[in-house]
Amino acid sequence: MRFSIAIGWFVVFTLMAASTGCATYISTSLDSQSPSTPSVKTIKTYQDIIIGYAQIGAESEWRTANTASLKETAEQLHVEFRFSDAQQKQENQIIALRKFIVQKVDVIGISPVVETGWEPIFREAKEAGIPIILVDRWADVPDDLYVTYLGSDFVEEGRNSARVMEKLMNGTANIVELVGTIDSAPANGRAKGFREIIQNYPEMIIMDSESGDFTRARGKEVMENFLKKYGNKINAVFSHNDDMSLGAIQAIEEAGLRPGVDIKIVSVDAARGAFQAMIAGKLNATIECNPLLGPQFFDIVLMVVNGESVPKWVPSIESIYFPDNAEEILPTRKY
Ligand code: GYE
Repeated sequence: MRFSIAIGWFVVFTLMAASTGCATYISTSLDSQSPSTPSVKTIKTYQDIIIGYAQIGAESEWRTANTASLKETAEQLHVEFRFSDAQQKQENQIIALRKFIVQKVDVIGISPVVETGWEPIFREAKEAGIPIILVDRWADVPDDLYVTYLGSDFVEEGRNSARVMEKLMNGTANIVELVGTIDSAPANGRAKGFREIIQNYPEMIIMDSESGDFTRARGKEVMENFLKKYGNKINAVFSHNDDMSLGAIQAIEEAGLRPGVDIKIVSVDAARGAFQAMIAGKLNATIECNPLLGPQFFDIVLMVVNGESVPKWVPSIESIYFPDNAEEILPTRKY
């Protein structure tokens, strides 16, 4: 109790110091080595640090909103924020990380495009004394190679998608699945959670699954292939993000079918495009995944550079949206 109050005050003090630009305080604790010469501890503010950030790319509405949230917050805080866009390629993210290590940044933030293959470069950062914060996507590395993960519960998003789908289809469906980027945490988590629930309903069948890489263009192509292969046997789509859903909607319309009616669609993200599609009756539900992570990310950065402990996972708070009140909610959406 006392400990958490102390931490709380430390955070308050740190934030006050940060906002006033004050960088030091004097500790006169009784156990300091020489009571007559108080020890001076430095508290780092945003003006004292450099942050390197390895973003995935600009593949979706979600990602654009995520990047805007990070950049806007950095600007408001006047912090030096070195941003790199990897165009959805892991090798580009690794190059960016290596550059940040050479530049001796204070903290690295990264949304790992895929889950695997990070251990060597994360270890290089650790050896250089640079803490890593995982943002949005999880990486499969030992716990000591990153400080915390800030982001969503992708498995729960998959479970919620299946629960909604089961209700929409009254427990009987021929589903095709538009998968996100192969080996990415959201694609793995959403696929896993969806199956966990679907397996309890023998009449809910996943006919096929293919990656649309989280983009609208690929989502459309994959849906076209599904329609060629299975024709109007398909009556449900589970899409791992809204952009792929919007691509699928186009493909379904071009095939002369009614998205949202002949083929029900459940999506993830809750971006503005999804609300517009729900208002038009072409999308049946979207499970929220919050991209506005800038403010939380920079709070965590300050705690980390000041040696405070941070929970290993900081989850984002999320909801589920349906067409019935989409029109009312759309104006309040920030992405
Ligand atoms: O759902 C998708 C984006 O990692 C949670 O990436 C994110 C996902 C999001 O491209 O739209």
